[in-house]
Amino acid sequence: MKILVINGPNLNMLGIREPGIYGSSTFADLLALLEQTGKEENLEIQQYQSNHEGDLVDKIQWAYGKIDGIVINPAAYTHTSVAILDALKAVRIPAVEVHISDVDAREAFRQISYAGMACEHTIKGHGLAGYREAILYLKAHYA
Ligand code: CA2
Repeated sequence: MKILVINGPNLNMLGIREPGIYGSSTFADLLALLEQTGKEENLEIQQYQSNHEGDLVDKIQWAYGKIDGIVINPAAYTHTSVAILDALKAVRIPAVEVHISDVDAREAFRQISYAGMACEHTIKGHGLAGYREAILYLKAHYA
C-alpha cells in the first residue's frame, strides 16, 4: 500500500519554536517516525512538505492513480483553503487529516477545517503520534 503524507506551511519548523503547543520534536523526528512506521507496517510511505498552497494542490493531483491513501496536515491552510478541499475531492483518494495540536481547544478561527470536509477521519491533539495513527487507520481500512 502506498501512502502519501502531506504537510503544509511552517511544519518544517517544528521543534524550533512554540514547544508548548507543538511539542519539542523536530520535523526530522517526524520524518524518522514515518520511515520507521513504513518499515514496521510494510507500507510504502512518501512524504511532501510545502509552504505554498498551489504546490500542495499540485501534489494532491499528482497522487491521482499512484497513491492509495493520503495523510494530510494542511497547517494554516486547513482553515482557509477551498483549493486543497477541492483537490482532495477531485482525486477521491481516502484521506485522513492530522493536527498535532488540539485545534478545538484553540482560537475560534482554527475550529473550521475545509480540508477535513474531504477527509474521512481526523486526528487532533495527539502530537506526532497522530501521523502514525492516521497511517494505521488507512492500512486497517484500505490495505
Ligand atoms: O496542530 C496542527 O498540526 C496545526 O495544523 C499546525 C498549524 C496551525 O496553523 C493549525 O491551526 C494547527 C501551524 C503549523 C506551524 O508550526 C509551527 C512550527 C514551529 C513554530 C511555529 C509554528
